[in-house]
Amino acid sequence: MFAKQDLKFDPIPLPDHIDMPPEDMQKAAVEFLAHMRKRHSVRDFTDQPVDQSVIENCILTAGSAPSGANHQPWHFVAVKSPQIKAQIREAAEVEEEKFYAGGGGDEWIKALEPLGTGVDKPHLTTAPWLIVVFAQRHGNFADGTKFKNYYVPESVGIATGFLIAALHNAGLSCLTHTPNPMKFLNGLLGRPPSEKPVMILVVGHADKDATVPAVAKLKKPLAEILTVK
Ligand code: IYR
Repeated sequence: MFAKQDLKFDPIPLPDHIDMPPEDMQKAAVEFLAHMRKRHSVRDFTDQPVDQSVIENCILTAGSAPSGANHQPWHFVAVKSPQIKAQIREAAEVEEEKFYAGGGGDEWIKALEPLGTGVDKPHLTTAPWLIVVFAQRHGNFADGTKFKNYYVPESVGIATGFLIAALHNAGLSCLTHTPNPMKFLNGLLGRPPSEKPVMILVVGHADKDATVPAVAKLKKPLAEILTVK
């Protein structure tokens, strides 16, 4: 990317300074909340295609996220190939079979009951895109030597949140899918062993008959998630 070892501290004026009057701020906050509340994790997708340029712009939004030391310790693989999607589904279902047969542990499997999840993952082949998120424990200078990344899970989590919001904003649905373990994704997608697959985002259009588990819409009230001192 850039020769990280040569970067110097160079403060520039804040670009895009935003200065909202309080009433605009209030309106913007309320409208964004209403918009984000329309995001639902979807498991029933159509095979309607989605332009690659839409996916690319959503990935650029993810790439704009803050990260430890600005190292941007992420890589995204956007899969549209039906063959690769089928391979991912096959491998994921092998892991899910072990998980739901007891590998996940009684408590975890019980916790998933209200979500109605199971071994079959047809959405992995129906949806037009699978975006696989990888976390990079270290980066490489141009000469191949390594540098350490910082706050990797936090940074990748924030970027993935940006990505989910960007996909929703573009009118797309998605599902965060985490087969366990996920290391098979490195081999299938040709990513180095130093990268950790974090999740698969299944992306596309929700089927007109799509359902969501009722419990998924129970959100904690403000008093439970916010303390003001
Ligand atoms: N990976 C499994 C199990 C699963 C785990 C969690 I945590 C979920 O929120 C949902 C499912 C599956 O995808 O079925």
